[in-house]
Amino acid sequence: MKNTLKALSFNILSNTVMKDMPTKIKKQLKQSWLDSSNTETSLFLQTTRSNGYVLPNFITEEDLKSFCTFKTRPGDVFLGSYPKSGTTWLAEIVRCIVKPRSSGKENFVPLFEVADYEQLEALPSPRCISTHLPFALLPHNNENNVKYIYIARNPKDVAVSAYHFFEGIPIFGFKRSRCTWEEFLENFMKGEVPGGSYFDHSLGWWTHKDDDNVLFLKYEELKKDLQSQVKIIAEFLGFHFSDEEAEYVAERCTFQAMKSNSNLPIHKLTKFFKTSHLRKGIVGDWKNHFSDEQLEQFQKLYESRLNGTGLNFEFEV
Ligand code: PPS
Repeated sequence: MKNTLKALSFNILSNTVMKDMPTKIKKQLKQSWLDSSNTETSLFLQTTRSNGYVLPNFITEEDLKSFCTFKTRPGDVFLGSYPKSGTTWLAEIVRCIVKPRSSGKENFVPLFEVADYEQLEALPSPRCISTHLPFALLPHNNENNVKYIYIARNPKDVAVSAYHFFEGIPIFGFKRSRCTWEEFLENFMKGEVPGGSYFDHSLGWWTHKDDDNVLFLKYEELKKDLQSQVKIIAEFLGFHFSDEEAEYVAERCTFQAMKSNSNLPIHKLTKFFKTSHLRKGIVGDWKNHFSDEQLEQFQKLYESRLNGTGLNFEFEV
């Protein structure tokens, strides 16, 4: 496709299915879209590095400074996660808990690292801000009055989910024809993927798991007993939930319920990304992807990074 035609078709997409997407992401997507016939396109376009963390290419040095100096407010809640660990799920649960008990005005931020700070300033409290940033790169002013909820997921399923997700996103320059599962897994194990090292990320948050204002959750626990986890989340946010209230939220946040809820903002992105934020929603899809050799290598890495830290995961429930 000629570049003018490509630019034209991008503008059409930009004004339709991508209407609600942050400007920064749109710019990056446009560049990748225009470059997409370039056979030199790498698996992931260049990444930014900070404090040893690998970050996606749309984060600049300037952004990193503004993340740290961003003025938090008492009541703000950060919803942290390594990509593909259940971010969308956690945000929906928190939304179902908080929304009926707040002003009703929009106070959710889909992704802190691409947010428009003026819009963020204008949001009413309590702001609920999703982020994939490592704990260390988040703003830590007003520390005692800000809450952080982190959701972690077993790394084998994270790698599989990420593989399927990134293949549909031109922003990462990832094309199925140029990247096999083997290659992706290799990059994931090296931490050379948009979320950086899974282990650095989760351990960075895990270190703070006992802080009073941090709640560390696991995807597999939510799969096993969503209602109990809803109660824990509600309690952490300052709401005492009855069994009935927790059941009500849990029913709205099952995989099936979320998949068929066309009002969820995340569904708007599916058309463009050609990939869904709600793909399978199970524990154990890794069994359909890992070879015996890959499992062995992965296990070694898992043990070398997590043994002795207290952090561990269930791989089937
Ligand atoms: S992202 O792009 O980083 O924000 O993705 P994220 O939302 O973190 O993770 C997507 C995976 O979470 C699964 N998911 C769920 N699983 C169970 N129940 C519910 N309600 C739910 N909502 C999202 C989603 O299906 C993705 O996992 P995979 O394994 O790809 O299906």
